[in-house]
Amino acid sequence: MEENRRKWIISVATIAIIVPVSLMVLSLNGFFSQSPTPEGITVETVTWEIERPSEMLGIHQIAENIYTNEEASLNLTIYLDDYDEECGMYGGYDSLAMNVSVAAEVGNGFVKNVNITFYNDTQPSQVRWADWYRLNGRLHYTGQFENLSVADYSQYRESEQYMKASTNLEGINKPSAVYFNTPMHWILRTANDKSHQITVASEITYNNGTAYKRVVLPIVLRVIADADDSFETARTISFGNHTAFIHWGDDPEDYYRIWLDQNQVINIQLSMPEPPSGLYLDLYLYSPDGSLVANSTSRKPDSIEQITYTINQSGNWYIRVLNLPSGYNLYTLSIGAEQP
Ligand SMILES: [Ca+2]
Ligand SMILES: [Ca+2]
Repeated sequence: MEENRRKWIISVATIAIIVPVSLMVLSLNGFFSQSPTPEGITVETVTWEIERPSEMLGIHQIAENIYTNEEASLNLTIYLDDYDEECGMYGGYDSLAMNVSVAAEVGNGFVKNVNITFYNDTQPSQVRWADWYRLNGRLHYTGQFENLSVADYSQYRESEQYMKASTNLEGINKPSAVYFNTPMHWILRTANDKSHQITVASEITYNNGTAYKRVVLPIVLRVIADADDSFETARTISFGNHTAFIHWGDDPEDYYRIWLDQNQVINIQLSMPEPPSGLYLDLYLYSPDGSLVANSTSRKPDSIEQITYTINQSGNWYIRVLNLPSGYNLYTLSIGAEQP
């Protein structure tokens, strides 16, 4: 009898331990979760890049990542405003000024929140929310906020931080549309010959009327060191548009290497942004053995240079951009090809 009683006590004690532990494990695994993790979608990354300038100048370009489905329209837009060489505000480091904006609209539901993060530069850099500060315990922000309030934000003084800056914005009164736009500074704490790359991601959580969804829109911003001044150190590129910098003193020529296939008819165009800067840029094409095969060197300032050429052997061809002593500017090299 005594033995049975002991067994009974041990059994109860065992159940008393096993049941709560099981429940805890199940709940840790999300088994009883009241609000399941929203369906997550990460949109393909958009990359924007520019060659690192050695002077202060306007950039005025847009990088944009858009996601639209039948229930929502979302976008992250970065307006690259200008490049501030040796910026006095940031201890003489270069700074890239930009405006970051997020727009989200849900047809039949609401936007819950928007999180924006800047992360992953392998070189020392900082990201600052321009003119966001705390005064007497209150937060002050510059920017446009439509149906959004700032729940939190962070930015790091330590240049080595993996995460550079972030903010959490909450939808006000279950809004069907939100908009956010604020100026930011990306401070490059390196010498001019270093390349930087940072990821900007907006994570938008919305409710479509029945369930929550979370969409991540990433944009990678790259600032690349000068495309050097020789065949040996030429930067490898592919088709598309490439924005670069040229300077009569520091950086008078740029070399590019590109793989081209036999019988491709390629079109190379060299242009400069408005307003006119009075530069004379020349464009040259070299075959894989380094022989000059085509050029465009009009003697009019600010002219568009263009080469169309039928490739007679597959290999690494070379493109050279040359600036006669005439100032500095950004330029865009556009390369396209058609098969015969
Ligand atoms: Ca250059
Ligand atoms: Ca160069």
